[in-house]
Amino acid sequence: MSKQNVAALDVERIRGEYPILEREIDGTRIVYLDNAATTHTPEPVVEAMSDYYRRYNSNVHRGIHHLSQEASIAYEDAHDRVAEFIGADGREEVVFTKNTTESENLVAYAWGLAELGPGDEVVLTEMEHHASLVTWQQIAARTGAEVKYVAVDDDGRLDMDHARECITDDTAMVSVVHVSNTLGTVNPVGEIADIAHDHGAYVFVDGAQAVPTRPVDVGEIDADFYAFSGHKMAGPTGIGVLYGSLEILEGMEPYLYGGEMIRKVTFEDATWNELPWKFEAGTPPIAEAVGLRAAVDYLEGIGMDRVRAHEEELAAYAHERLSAEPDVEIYGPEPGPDRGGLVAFNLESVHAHDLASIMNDHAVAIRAGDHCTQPLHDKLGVAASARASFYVYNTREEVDALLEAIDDARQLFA
Ligand code: 7TS
Repeated sequence: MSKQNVAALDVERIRGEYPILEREIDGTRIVYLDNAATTHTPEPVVEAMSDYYRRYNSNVHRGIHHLSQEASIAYEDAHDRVAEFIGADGREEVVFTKNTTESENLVAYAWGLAELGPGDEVVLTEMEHHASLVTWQQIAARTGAEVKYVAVDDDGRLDMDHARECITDDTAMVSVVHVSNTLGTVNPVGEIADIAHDHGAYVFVDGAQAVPTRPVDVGEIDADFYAFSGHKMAGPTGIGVLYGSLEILEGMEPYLYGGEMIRKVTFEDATWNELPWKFEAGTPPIAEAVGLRAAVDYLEGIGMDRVRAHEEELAAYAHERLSAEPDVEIYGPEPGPDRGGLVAFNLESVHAHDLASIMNDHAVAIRAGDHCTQPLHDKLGVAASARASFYVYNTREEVDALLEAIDDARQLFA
């Protein structure tokens, strides 16, 4: 549980802002517990995007006409708002990408290809999402750098002694997930950043599951890079964020070339636009930026401390109920401040996919599979797991519905 004494959310009022939650499948109201994959979009966000298309749709930074100016201001303001939300120093440090995956690739290609070489080490953890794991693996292979993995212990936490062994003066980059999308572990990313910096390495934090669910301050963490996606935080698909510290971004070459990211082009060469536009080639996700800004306003309106407390409360309740089932195996740490709002588990003798399918018959949406953490699942000794993940609109009754569906699955497969 969160230590702060925060007022509970008015979940009924919040639910009223999500028409999708009223949908019924074969007469049963849907129970949406797949929020780690993507969250739903509240009316104020949908409204902000509709308003953009209805009133000031235009391309940015290239028109002197009125609509283009309005769109450009809204697009730039969205960077300012996101910068403020995560404690960045300004819009120069906030690059809009397509998603967390693209933010990882941007740094791996633009920084990694240029800076890594034989003798360098990239340190990941065994709980990285493929977005980070596969990307750094491939860039390391292309540059001759070596990849090391910080071990996950039996409780589902990072082995910090091993982290201190893995991170050495040969380490160039440490890429660590803030909140694991499989174990729910909230990693000590500030401590890891300190270790990395002591050895002169950079740290990239994958915040895809963290920014949506808790207050995040990139300055406090002292992250060099920090990434997250709009669609997991009540915002639209098609937009992600890469935070990078100004000094490092200034020293990096662009990742994608084209319009928007240039200052001066001749037949021979080109120079680059100022930050963050240097990393935003082509027509950017304008409506999505407007939507992301609205999502930030929306979440801050609720209060990130309260979002976190609600998540922790539901995850702890789900954990408690699932733990009471003798044939359920739960992955990740016990409930507490280093456990986020999701629970991955397996029901003995029922494959996770079958379980998800029976859940679906109950109109309960969960995710089954490897959650893009195949090596971690190998380590856990399972091919797949079922995962329930929560957001601001979920209730304890929905956790009860999950448990009822598990009862049903058990009977069907007994
Ligand atoms: N990192 C983490 C920790 C994630 O959970 C995800 C998405 C990503 C990166 C990639 O985000 P994207 O927006 O670029 O796709 N995780 C999941 C999930 O757990 N189920 O579906 C997507």
